[in-house]
Amino acid sequence: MMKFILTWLCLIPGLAFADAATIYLQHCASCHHPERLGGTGPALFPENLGRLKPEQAQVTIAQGRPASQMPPFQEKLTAEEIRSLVSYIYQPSDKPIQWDIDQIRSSHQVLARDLPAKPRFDADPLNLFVVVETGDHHISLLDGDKLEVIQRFPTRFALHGGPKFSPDGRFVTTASRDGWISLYDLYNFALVAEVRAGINTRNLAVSGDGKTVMVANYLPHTLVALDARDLTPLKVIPVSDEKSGKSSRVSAVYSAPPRHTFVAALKDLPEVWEIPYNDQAAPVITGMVHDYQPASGEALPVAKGPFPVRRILVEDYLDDFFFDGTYSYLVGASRDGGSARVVNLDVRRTIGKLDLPGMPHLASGILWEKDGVPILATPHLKEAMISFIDMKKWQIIKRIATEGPGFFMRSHENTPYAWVDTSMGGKKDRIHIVDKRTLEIVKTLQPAPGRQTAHVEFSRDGKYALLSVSEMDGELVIYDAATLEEVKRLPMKKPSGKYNVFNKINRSSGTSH
Ligand code: DHE
Repeated sequence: MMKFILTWLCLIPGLAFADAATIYLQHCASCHHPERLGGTGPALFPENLGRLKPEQAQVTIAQGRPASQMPPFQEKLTAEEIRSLVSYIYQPSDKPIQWDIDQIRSSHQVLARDLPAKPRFDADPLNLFVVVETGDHHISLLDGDKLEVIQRFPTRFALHGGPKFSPDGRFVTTASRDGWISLYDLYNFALVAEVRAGINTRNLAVSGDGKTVMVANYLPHTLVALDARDLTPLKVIPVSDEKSGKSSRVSAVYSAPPRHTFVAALKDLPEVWEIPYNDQAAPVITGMVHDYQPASGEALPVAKGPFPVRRILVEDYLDDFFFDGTYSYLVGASRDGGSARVVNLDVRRTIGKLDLPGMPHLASGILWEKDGVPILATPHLKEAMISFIDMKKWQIIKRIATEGPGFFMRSHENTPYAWVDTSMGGKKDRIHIVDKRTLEIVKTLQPAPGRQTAHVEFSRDGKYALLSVSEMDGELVIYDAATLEEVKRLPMKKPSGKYNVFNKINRSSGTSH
């Protein structure tokens, strides 16, 4: 990708970066920040623009972005000036990017307090779906029984990853790729608080006790703890190794409620971090080392201060992982490698290796039990197949070919079927239905021929399966999960993920947490 960008940049004659910097300050800085850190508009660094090709950026500057505050500049700037601006924003920053606790605090805003604790709608509040529409940066709230949108509101630019719910399902917290964390009260359709926790953010997790939000950042190299009630910043945790001080991007952070901890995957260090989220949790961590006998004289870790870091040293860079149902194990896949490691979080060691080529997407796998054996199943981002793993023996028990590499596999406790997309290949419009009892594909759906189709989520009772046709004039297609017949279509603007409150807060084994 970088090679492609540099080649493209070399084609630009004329304007030097100094001129582009002047144009940037004149036309862009008021929204995107004089140092490109972002403001009302997103941050403009190569790391934040990874999913936008330079040609697309050129069109955006020239024509503006519909349904946003980005105006068109084609009347004010020449085509050459626009190309020069694009090359400028794809240059890495010439100084380290800072976003410290004071900057985070100054971005923090509480917008609503003491709202009524009663839903303003008749729908079952636990059977709501939060649907993220990335086409025009909105969230639609869907009644999971009537299958109707009951509210739609704007979000920050480019939400990504799963929004996370409070344990009672009333509040939901979202993260944008630009580091904006937003807290919504679903009962009142209200934005409660916002804070910018990073410049380039990966995801967030909410602690099992609902008290803390932890944010994982690529830029800067930090984890940021926030008070879940109103997003007040609590602590910035710099991410680096103990000996050399080498810092690392954080690929993702997850909550492990039975352990009372957050677990973070690091992109640039061969370590997994486990962080207890309250003072009471700290002794629990040491006490959980049930199958670990320390060598004589070796001290068990003692947690000190808020959010102490417990390092688990691993042999590889595990920037991608799933937990087993007990949260004692994680399976981590290295993005560069063709294999995955099984890490026992209690003994803090790698205990196995699995042949898992073509890296699964974070949050893509699901769990269920077949003939008494706990199964983990996952599609692969770069290979047209699904792997089924026996989590007792930590062995691959079966692989099946699909019509293309896929992003997400999803199911529900009340259905014998698992649904998996093939959206990463040429046939991006297929959904395979896999029978969890036989581990075979029993049907292939094609809800919108030729159009990108992915990400299934079930209603609270498992009766309906909702999938996204994730194009600008896209739609949600809703199926009867038992008969596999289509029930309804709802138009949406590039719907990405959808999240059912009940399934998420009860950590259904058929979805991500
Ligand atoms: Fe995702 C979840 C990382 C590309 C849609 N994706 C996640 C999570 C991570 C992640 C860390 C877990 C967050 C969580 O829920 O807490 N995603 C990455 C990547 O590294 C990758 C491959 C490249 C990147 O650009 O970051 C990537 N992801 C994509 C897409 O291209 C998708 C399809 C469209 C988009 O919106 O960018 C996409 N990712 C999603 C969705 C989830 C997700 C819908 C939440 C799934 C869920 O059910 O929880």
